[in-house]
Amino acid sequence: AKLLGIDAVDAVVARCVRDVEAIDVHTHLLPPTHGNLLLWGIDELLTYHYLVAELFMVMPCVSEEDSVSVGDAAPSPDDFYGWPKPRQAELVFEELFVKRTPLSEACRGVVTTLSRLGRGEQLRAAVRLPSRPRLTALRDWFAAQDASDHLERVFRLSKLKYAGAGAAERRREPVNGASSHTSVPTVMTNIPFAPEEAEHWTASPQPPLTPRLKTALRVDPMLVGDWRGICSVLRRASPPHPLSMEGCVAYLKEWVRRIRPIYLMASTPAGFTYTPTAAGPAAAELLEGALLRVAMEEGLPLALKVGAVRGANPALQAGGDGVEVSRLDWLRTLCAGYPSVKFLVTVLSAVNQHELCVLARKFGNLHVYGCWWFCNNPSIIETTTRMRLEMLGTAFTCQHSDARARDSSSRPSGTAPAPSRRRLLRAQVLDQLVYKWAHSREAVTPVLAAQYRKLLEAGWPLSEADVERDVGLLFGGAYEEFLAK
Ligand code: RAT
Ligand code: ZN
Repeated sequence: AKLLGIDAVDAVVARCVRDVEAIDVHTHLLPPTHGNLLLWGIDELLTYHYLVAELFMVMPCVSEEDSVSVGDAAPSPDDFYGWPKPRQAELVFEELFVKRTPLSEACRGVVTTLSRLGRGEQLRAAVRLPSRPRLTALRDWFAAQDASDHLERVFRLSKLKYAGAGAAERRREPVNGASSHTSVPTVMTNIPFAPEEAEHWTASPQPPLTPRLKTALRVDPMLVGDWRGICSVLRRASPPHPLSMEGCVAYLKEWVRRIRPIYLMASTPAGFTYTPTAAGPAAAELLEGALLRVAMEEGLPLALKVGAVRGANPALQAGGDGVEVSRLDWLRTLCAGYPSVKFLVTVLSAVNQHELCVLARKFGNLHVYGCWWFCNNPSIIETTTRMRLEMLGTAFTCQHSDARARDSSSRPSGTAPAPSRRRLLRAQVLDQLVYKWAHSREAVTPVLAAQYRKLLEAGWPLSEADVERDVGLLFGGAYEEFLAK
C-alpha cells in the first residue's frame, strides 16, 4: 500500500471522515409507519429542547403565579408550551436568530441543516422579513415532502449506513444483531413504558420496518426504581403480568420477542448507586433481578447513559434536564461482576470522560460511545475524542447523533407530564441528523489528523487504507466488532 507523507495526512483524513458511512448507535427516531411520532420540519427544528432552553435564558422572567399572558413578548414556559408549535417556533426564531446571532451549537445546527437541505436562501429571506410569521415559506417546503422520501434524503445527506434487511428478515437475525455487522443502521429508542409508542408495536399485523432503523429497548423506569410506574404498565399489559420481579422479566422478554432489539438501554437517575431503598424493589434490585437477568438470558448488551439530572428546572420540561458529575464506582462493579454482559456506556459530564476511558481499558465488556447531549459540542467532542484516541486507540465509537429526544422515557410515573404536554415531548426530529453528523465529522477530522501526524513523526508507516479502516472503526465499526465479539 502507498504510504502517506506527513503533508498528505490532513486531506486523506478529511476525505475518509467525510465519506465514511456512519452507524448512529443512539437516536430517538421512529419509522414513518409510526405516524406522527416521526417528525421533521422547521417548527420541530426550532422547538428542539436545546433551543427552548436557550430561549428562556434570554426571555424576561415571568413567575408562574402571575402568568397572566403578557402576550408574545414574555411568555412563561407554561404559556409557551401551551402554544401551537408554529407559534413557538416563530418566537424562538425571532429571539435567537433575528434579534441575536445564532452562534450557539444548537442554533448553528439549524443553519447547517437548512443549508444542506437546500433551504439556505429561504432561511436568509426569513430573517429579512420585518415581522412574524417569518417561517411560512420554509414550513410549506417541509409540508410538501413525503415522509419516506425525506427520510432517505436525510440519511443520504448525513452519510448514514443502509441496512440490508427489512422487517421480515430482521426477525430471523440473532437477537443481538451480531450477524448483521456488515450493515447495522441507525438505532432507535423504543419505549414499551410509553403507551403512545407501545401501541404502534402491538398493532397486528406489524407494518414492515424501514431498513434504515434498528430497534433498541429503552427501560429507564427500571433504573429509576419506579416500581409504581412499572406496576401500572404490568397491570395494563395484555394479558396482565404479575406485579413481581418475575412479572417484570416476563414483560421485558415479551418486548424482546416483539421488537428484537440490538440492546437494552437505560439512563441512570441522578446520584445513581447500588444502594437499595426501603420502598418496594429498588433500582439495584430491578437492575440485578430483571435487567441484567434479561440481558444474560437473551444475550443482549446493556447500554447505559450516565449523568443526567432529570427535571433540574421542571418548568422547562424537556429543556429542563441538567448534568452532574457521577460516581462511576458502580460501573466497575457491574463490569467485573457480570463479565458475560456487554455494557455500552456514555457519560454526560465532561469530567467523567477520563474515568470512563480508564474503565474501558480495564474491562473488555465495556464499550464507550458518543459525546452525549451537553458533551455534543465541538470543543468537547475535540477534547474527548483526542483523549479517547490516546487512551483507547480505535476501540470506541466516536459519536452518535441523539437526533431529537422525547423525554417520556426518563420520567418516573409520578412526574409524568400531562397528556397534552406529553404530545409536545415525544417528537423526534429527523432533520437533526444532518447537522449533528456534519458538525461531528468536522470536529473529529483535525483531532484524528493530528494524532496521525504524531505517529508519522514517531516513525510509523501509514497508508491510506489504514486511515480508511480506522475511520470506519471510529464511526461504527468498533461498535459492531464489540457486539460481535
Ligand atoms: O439528548 C437529549 O435530547 C436528551 O433529552 C435525552 O433524551 C437523552 O438523549 C436520552 O436519551 O435520555
Ligand atoms: Zn438520547
